[in-house]
Amino acid sequence: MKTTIVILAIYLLSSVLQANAKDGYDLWLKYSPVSESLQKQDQKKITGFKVYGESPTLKIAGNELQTGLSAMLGIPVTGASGKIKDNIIVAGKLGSSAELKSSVLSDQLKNAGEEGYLLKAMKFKNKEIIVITANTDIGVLYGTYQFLRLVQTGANLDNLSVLSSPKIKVRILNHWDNLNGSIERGYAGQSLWTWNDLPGKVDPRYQDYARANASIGINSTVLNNVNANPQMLTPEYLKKVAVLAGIFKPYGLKVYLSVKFSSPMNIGGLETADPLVPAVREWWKKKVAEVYSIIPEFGGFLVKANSEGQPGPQNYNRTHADGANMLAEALEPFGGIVMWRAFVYDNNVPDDRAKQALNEFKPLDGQFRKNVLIQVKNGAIDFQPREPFHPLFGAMPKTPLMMEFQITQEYLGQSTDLCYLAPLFKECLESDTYAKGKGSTVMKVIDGSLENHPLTGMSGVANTGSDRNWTGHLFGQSNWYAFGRLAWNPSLASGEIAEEWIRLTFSSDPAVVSAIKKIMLDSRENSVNYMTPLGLHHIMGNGHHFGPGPWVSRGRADWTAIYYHKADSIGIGFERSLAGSNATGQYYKPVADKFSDLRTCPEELLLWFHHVPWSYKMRSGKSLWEEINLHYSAGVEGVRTMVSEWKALQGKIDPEEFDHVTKKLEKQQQLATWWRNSCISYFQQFSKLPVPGNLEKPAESLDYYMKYDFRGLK
Ligand code: GCW
Repeated sequence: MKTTIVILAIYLLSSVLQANAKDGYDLWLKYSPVSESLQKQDQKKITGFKVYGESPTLKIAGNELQTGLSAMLGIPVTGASGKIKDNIIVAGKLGSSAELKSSVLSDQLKNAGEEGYLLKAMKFKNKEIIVITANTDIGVLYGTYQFLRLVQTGANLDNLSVLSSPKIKVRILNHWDNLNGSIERGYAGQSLWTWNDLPGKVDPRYQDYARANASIGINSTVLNNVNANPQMLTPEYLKKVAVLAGIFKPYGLKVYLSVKFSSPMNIGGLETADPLVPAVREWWKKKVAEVYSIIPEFGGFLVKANSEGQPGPQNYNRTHADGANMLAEALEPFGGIVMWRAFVYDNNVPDDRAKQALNEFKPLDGQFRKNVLIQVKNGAIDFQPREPFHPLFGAMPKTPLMMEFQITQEYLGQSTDLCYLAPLFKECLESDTYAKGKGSTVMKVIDGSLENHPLTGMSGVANTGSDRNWTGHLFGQSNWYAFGRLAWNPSLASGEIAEEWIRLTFSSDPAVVSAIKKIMLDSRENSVNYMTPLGLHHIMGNGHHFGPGPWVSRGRADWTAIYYHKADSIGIGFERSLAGSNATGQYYKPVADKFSDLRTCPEELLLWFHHVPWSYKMRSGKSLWEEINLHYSAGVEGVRTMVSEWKALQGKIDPEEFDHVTKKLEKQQQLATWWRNSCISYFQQFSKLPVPGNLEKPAESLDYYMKYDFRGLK
């Protein structure tokens, strides 16, 4: 008895401490006490819990219920034993106890698959209980996290009935982490994986990482950069990977690796990596068998080939299909998959970079083995603040295509800017490709429903690092969160996800929720406005991609800004209609027609598809030059509003979190102003027109901005 009390006391104290630590480490899993009135209400509904089953996954579920419910309800909520009582949570696999055996439950779970779950308030032997059940242990854990989320967000638990299963099979983070601890496009410190310490020394953070992912349904992770180091496949590193895989396993998180196509040469001593040479194929088969002997739960490979200097099958005059199929064949006996990226760059500068992926991949439709997914970025250029959806979506009906989003904000202010990305993700997912007529959305391509593909995936380039708060900017956490929630269910609305995240992260005070939600929902359009309005793209700082760089003109043409905006005395924009590169011709009708006609092209994508005269009359009746100015100014104004809305929250949220975000927002305001000033001064050289009306004029000369190193603002 005494020990139970001591354990309870320690555990309550630790949950209180945990709830008080506001350095961001706890992410959306703070389990803060809910309001007193809610506590009273929920304390009646939840008096204890029973978890049936002993697996490590179910133990985690039990621990989460105990920690989470006790902390949120402010009383010890513990595992119950003995006879069933009223108001108990019963968790476990379908059929694992009398409470979990009814046909009502099994009927509902029939189509819930291996990861879905059911939360249900029901009667058992005349007692009111809530069950958390699923076909598998991991389903029970996902259900547990959802249940805790409902308690934290103040849901009414009477008549609870939630049946949910993921729409996408492989919900995967892509870490661009290098073996030396650096992260390509990482803005939150060093890699989480301390390779030098592994396999002997294990950072407790690995487990917290897996837990965070499981809590939002992410079930897969690629540990290393797509610009892959071949050392990753050596036994030395595979043993390190095995340790991580073991820690992740009870959380349902599978490990994958990026591989370098030339590995048979780099670490195998072969003279070629030609995918049609038997010795090369044999090498991969043996390597894969070795990988699985060391990491039985291994998921598969991610490959960047023939892109940005990476080797690939084209080095041997073979196709992407030849390359992907060789790996797929080796992985197939073990149930592994290949994610082959469509982000390809030719060694020669093309007339239009946007067209290359489709040109290379569409002719290969139908040639890939069943366990290959083609991984396509949301847009055809590169994670810009706004891009039209990638024309490959819908263009390869016989091949499963998976989405690649970027969670790390390479082109969106990195960890300086608050930019909530769910609206960007949703914009792409909801775009209609018209591949099979109206309603053929990107979402339906990705979730496999358009062409009945069983293998589906959504990847997000991770924004995590060794920073205490994981993502650098506290609001970066919302993007990791939104990615996970959308990969589970792409139909969720941006606002819905934002609201949930705010309640889990900050508070459920309605004033706080609505103010932060507004900031988040406005943030992406503000970024577009002060960076790349009206379809402008790729005009960021050279190489590092931080801050404005419309003047970038040196180096490989399709890495410069002038290649993309093409500003001249007549106008600005990239002509991609038939009169130009005809990239619009890569879309299905009527999308192609809509984009290619200046009169029907959505104005938010105007300069993506057209070179438009400065004096062109926009739908507002104003000239293009005026609209460009107005958009840049609206972006800056929008950030000012975000800053003042945020500052009004002082005293209503934790001071440490408040200060952290305030400092970041003040920098963002400066950065936004510099973006506007730089771009307006630069484009003005060509338009030769004044800044219209009362709009704020650039404070300095163009020369000043061109020499300025904006990275000082980070
Ligand atoms: O977005 C660009 C980045 C590169 C990245 C590449 C890719 C990993 O600037 O850093 O390389 O795309 O997606 O392969």
